[in-house]
Amino acid sequence: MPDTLCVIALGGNIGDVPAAFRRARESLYGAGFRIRRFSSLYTTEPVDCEPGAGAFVNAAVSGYWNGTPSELLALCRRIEAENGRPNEHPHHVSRTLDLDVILFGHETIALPDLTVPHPEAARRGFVMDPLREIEPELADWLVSRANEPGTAL
Ligand code: PH2
Ligand code: MG
Ligand code: MG
Repeated sequence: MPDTLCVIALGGNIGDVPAAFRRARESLYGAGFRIRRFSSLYTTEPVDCEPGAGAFVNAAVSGYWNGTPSELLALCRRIEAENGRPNEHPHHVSRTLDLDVILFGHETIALPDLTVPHPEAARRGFVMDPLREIEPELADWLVSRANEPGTAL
């Protein structure tokens, strides 16, 4: 597998989220995700979460990965688990750490447990603002792709 420029969105709204992001960054790097840029941290209002959910911290990281998309997904899941996230996690509830593979180069991936580009990314400010900060060209590509007729984004 050649190196692919990937983007992972980070989020969390339980506990010391900046500390979880720092650990995630170390773990990604340690597993061979060669970090290119890491965005600043954004405090964001919860979107579609349970009533009373606290504010989120969001960020994005880009880097080069020379494994498969499934391997990158497995790495993200492992890091989430190491940071206190239960294995079975209901959709859209508060969490200590969420790592979502947003982009895998310009590839379209439709696996049972991984859809890339992330289907909701283009319409979520908490994903697009950090993405635009670090990789503006990929942000433009994602938006134009989402606006193409026939895409499910
Ligand atoms: N993640 C969600 C649902 N809602 N809201 C914000 N502000 N930030 C998130 O990362 C987020 C969310 C599901 O992963
Ligand atoms: Mg998410
Ligand atoms: Mg997720």
